[in-house]
Amino acid sequence: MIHRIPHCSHWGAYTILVEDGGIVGVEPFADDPAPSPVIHSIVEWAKPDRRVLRPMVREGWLAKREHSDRNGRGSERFLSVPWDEALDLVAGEISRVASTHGNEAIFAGSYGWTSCGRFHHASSLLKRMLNLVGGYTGHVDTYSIAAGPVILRHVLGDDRACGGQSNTLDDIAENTETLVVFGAMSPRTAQSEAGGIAGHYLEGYLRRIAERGVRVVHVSPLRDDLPDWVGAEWWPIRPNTDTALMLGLAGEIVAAGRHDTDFLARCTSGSEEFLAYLRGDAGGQRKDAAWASAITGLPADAIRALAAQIAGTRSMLTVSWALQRAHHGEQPFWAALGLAAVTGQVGLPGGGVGYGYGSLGGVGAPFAVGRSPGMSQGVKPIDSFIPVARISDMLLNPGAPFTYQGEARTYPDTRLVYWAGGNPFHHHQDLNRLAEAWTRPETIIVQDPMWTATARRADIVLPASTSIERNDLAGNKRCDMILAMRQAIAPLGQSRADFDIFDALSQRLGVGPAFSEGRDEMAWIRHLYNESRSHALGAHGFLMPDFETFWERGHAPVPVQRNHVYLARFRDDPARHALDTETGLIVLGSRTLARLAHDDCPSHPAWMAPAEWLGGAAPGELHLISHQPQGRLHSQLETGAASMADKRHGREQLRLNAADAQARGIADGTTVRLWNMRGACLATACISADTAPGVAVLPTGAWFTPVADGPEVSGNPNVLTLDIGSSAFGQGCAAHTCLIRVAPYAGDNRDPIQTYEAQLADMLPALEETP
Ligand SMILES: Nc1nc2c(c(=O)[nH]1)N[C@H]1C(S)=C(S)[C@@H](COP(=O)(O)OP(=O)(O)OC[C@H]3O[C@@H](n4cnc5c(=O)[nH]c(N)nc54)[C@H](O)[C@@H]3O)O[C@H]1N2
Ligand SMILES: Nc1nc2c(c(=O)[nH]1)N[C@H]1C(S)=C(S)[C@@H](COP(=O)(O)OP(=O)(O)OC[C@H]3O[C@@H](n4cnc5c(=O)[nH]c(N)nc54)[C@H](O)[C@@H]3O)O[C@H]1N2
Ligand SMILES: [Mo]
Repeated sequence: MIHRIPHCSHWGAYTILVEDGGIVGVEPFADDPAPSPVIHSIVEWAKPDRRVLRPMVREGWLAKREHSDRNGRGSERFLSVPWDEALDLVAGEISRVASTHGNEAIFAGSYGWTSCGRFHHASSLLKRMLNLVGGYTGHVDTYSIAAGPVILRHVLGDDRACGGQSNTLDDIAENTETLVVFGAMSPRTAQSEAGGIAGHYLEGYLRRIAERGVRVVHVSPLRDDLPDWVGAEWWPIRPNTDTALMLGLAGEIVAAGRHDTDFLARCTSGSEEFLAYLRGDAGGQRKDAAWASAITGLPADAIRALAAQIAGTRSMLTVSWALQRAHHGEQPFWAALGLAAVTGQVGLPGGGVGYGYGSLGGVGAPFAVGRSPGMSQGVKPIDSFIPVARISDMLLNPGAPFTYQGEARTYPDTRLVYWAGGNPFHHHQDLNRLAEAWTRPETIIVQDPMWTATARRADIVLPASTSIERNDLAGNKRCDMILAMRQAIAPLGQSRADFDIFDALSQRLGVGPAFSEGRDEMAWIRHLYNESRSHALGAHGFLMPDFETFWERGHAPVPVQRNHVYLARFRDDPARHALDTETGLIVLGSRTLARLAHDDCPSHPAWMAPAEWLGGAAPGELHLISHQPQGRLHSQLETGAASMADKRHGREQLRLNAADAQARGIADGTTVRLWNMRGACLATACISADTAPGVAVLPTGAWFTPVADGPEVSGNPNVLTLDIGSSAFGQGCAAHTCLIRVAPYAGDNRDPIQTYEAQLADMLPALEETP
């Protein structure tokens, strides 16, 4: 007898087919027009190979606790301990550190994608628990977007335009005449959505755009960032120079007198300063097509012609999140707004600017207007945080000053790190620097189903179950449904659901009743669903099915907003619908930034050369783009079929074009070494006509596998990337600013996955040695 179990992950909804307690198949959700192949990889979760099966403690830490030799992290053996002992140790460390050093010494930012379940959401539950016992140091913004939302909050008053609430794609598909895509609009990234996704709609909108014959200009170092059937013109720009192109286009429009002076006067502030910069007043350089051409490597006449077309037709600019994951990443977001404002098309159907379309599957789709289900984290009693990507800086420099959004703060002295549902040894830049920083805290706790590179480097590892081993529900503000995530199989080994782990810890910390509010798993799921259901009815008159019907069916629709035109009301009456900015208007020249005088985030959108880019490269250097992987979500399900399909000879593929390969004596399919002053790794070369000259592309997510005697073997780009903030204002991750060298590699060709698993086996006790 086959049981059909509805479930959902960040990459989509599906039905798990279960027979005799085991998974025998996975079927896509029937209403999903473009399901992700990653749904089939979930069978990996049910295999014990990389699963943490029992609570584990590093041998040296168990003996000496906070006085252990922390260099043992990542290589020293683990010992298995019973759950009760592991929970006592964790609760004991939280109490010890809080009472000895204060709660800010506990770092529980715990960034990461964990499961899409809104109830067992590991980092939310960690924060909910710690808020009941005095708080923790957290993080602000995300690796996905930090520089971008920081600048948008300042110049637009909020960051909705990069969270999926600029013009929706249904509006763009019907009304836009000229679409300029900076970065990607890719089904690759649109597979995923934080918190789950019912239907993947991006391709449908792109087909409509192609059908209508919209002129699409695709500005990106990678041609297949947009499907070829869209029929776009590919503009292979030098990475990290889009700001110069945007300013050159705006400068041409202004020089031709085609800028919308009425819109600039009514709806923006500081435009005089911005226009003076474009014109090159006061001895500056004039920002025009020739100037932009020299920086971007794109032809000046094409830039000039595009400027005329943008001004003369209904034009929409889209900017991927990737562009702000770079040094000065605030600028492409602000400059695109400046260009859109110069055309005067912000607030019109099919016009203006929006960010992150397709970066996640729900960005640009009709968005939910109701209340998404989610666990409350309670109130954080202390005001201690870092910008999300400043983790190594914090660990290496306790007490050092930093700035963020105009504020001056200092890094706390971190003694305890608790990470649940994230993988910093996947996601952070310059992993060799992180490895050094990771030796600083006294105790590191990791709660994850898998023996990730981060779990291996912990002192205490708590085995969480995966979502298919428990009940949960999915849904978020960019999804048109709430989805049931029913339990399909029994928990592997001794793994436990995240809520049960935090519930047991909360009891030990004396806050059990406040943490659980007396509800168990199913009571919580029902409660969270009913909160969304009552809100939909009360606020929108929208009737969702009752809980039993939802749970049985596996999905329930939520109210959504379609055909949204961003800032339409503001455009009509800026005084009445003032923005939450320093002037109530779109800020093109900022008094606040002028006062702050950051040299890396000036008072108007500006081109500044990044720390590493092709314009400043030594001969032989290539610009590394470490974008999101096609066949998995970050480091999750690395050994699943969809992920393995993109590896060659067991290794991640580095794409580069034929001329760059030839110049280095690199043949397709051979092993190459990538290196710079920060580190080195291996990859399999893939010669691709889709890659711009001077650019190399290596996806993220291979499991970090350093070896003593050579380069990292799996092809993890974060051994190469640059760990600096985007600017003193935004402090975002700058992963896409990175120069490397590449050469054929003749050394030891060991298999990365076997190497990882052999290293891990050396650290774990044999099963018979454990209680
Ligand atoms: N070079 C470079 N680096 C990047 C980027 C880039 O563009 N270039 N992109 C960045 C971006 S945008 C992001 S969002 C980050 C992503 O970085 P992460 O979110 O840290 O990456 P994931 O691999 O998704 O890590 C999620 C972890 O949660 C665990 N997990 C899954 N389910 C559960 C569960 O139910 N319970 C618990 N406790 N754990 C669970 C998984 O096993 C995994 O270890 O990477 C960033 N890093
Ligand atoms: N399959 C899959 N989908 C995912 C994820 C995943 O891990 N796997 N991760 C999800 C997450 S957490 C996030 S935040 C989003 C990220 O969404 P994005 O940031 O949009 O995705 P990326 O793949 O990092 O980058 C998109 C493209 O931007 C281009 N690009 C990079 N730098 C520049 C530049 O300077 N100029 C221009 N013009 N283009 C540039 C690159 O060619 C790259 O392919 O993806 C999400 N979707
Ligand atoms: Mo992300």
